[in-house]
Amino acid sequence: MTEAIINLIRENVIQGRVTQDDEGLEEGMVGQPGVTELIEKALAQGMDVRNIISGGLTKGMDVVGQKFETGEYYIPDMLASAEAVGVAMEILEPHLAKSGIKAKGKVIVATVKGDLHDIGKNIVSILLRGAGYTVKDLGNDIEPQVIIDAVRAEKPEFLGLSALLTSTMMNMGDTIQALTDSGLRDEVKIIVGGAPVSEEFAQSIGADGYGADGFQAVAIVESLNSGTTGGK
Ligand code: B1M
Repeated sequence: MTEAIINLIRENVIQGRVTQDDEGLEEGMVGQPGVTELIEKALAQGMDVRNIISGGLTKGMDVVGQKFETGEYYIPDMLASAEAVGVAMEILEPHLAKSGIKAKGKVIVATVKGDLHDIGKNIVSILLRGAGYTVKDLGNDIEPQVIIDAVRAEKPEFLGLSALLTSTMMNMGDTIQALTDSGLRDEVKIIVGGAPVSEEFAQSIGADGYGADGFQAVAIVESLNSGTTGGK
C-alpha cells in the first residue's frame, strides 16, 4: 500500500498534476487523485515524510529532468511538475517541523546571482526547518552584497548557497570571496549544493560543506553544528 501511494505521487509529479481536477499529459486523468490528495492520503496513513519526499517527489523530479534533457518535455511541462512539488512541500512542511523544540541555529539560504532555479534550495530550506533550524530564505538570483547585508544583520550560524548552472556556480565562490573581503567569512559556516556542484568544487571555493541532496545538507549542517554554539 505504502509503495503504491509513493508510486502514484511520483507518477503525478511526472504528469504535473497538483489536484484531481488537473489534466495530465496522458488522457483521462481528470478525477483521479493528484499530488495534493495523494500526499494527504499518505499522511493520514502515517507514512514517513522522508519516503514521500525521496521516493515520490525527488524521484519524480529526477524523471522530469531526464525527460527535459531528452527533449520529451518542454519548459511548461517541467514547470507543472515543479508546481506540484512546491504544493506538496507546503503540505508536508508542518509535518517536518518539530514543534516545541528550541531552534538549533539560524540558516540563511539563497540561490546565487544569475540563477533562477529554486526548487532544490526550497527543499533544502524545508528540510532544515524540519530538522529544527530557523531558516531565512533570501530567494533566487541573489547578489553577493544582499547576502553580506543579511549575514551582517541576521548573524546566522550557517549560510546555504545553491546553484544549478555551470555558468552560475562560480558566483558561489564570488559570494564567499565577498564575505571574506567584508570580514564576515569566519562568522558563518557555508554549505553549498546544486546539481553541478561537487565536494571538490565546494572545497576549491572555500566552502565548509557540500550536500548532494537536501538530506545530506541537513546532515552536514548537523555535523558542523556540533562544533558551534548551536544557536545564538
Ligand atoms: Co533549468 N537547467 N534552465 N530551469 N533546469 C537545468 C539545471 C539543466 C541541467 C537542464 C538541461 O539543459 N539539461 C540546464 C543547466 C545546464 C548547465 O548549466 N550545465 C538548465 C538550463 C540551461 C536552464 C536555462 C539556461 C534554460 C534557458 O533559458 N535556455 C534557464 C536558466 C535560467 C536562470 O537560472 N538564469 C533555465 C530555466 C529553468 C526553469 C525556470 C524553466 C526551471 C526552474 C524553475 C525553478 O527552479 N523554480 C528549470 C528547471 C526545473 C530545470 C531542471 C529540469 C530541474 C531542476 C530541478 O528543479 N531539479 C534541470 C535539469 C535537471 O536537473 N535534470 C535544469 C529538482 C531539484 C529537487 O533538484 O535543484 O538539483 P536540485 O536540488 C537538489 C540537489 O542539487 C541539492 O538538494 C536538492 C534536493 O535534493 N541541492 C542542495 C540544491 N541546492 C542545494 C544547496 C545545498 C545543499 C544541497 O546547500 C545549501
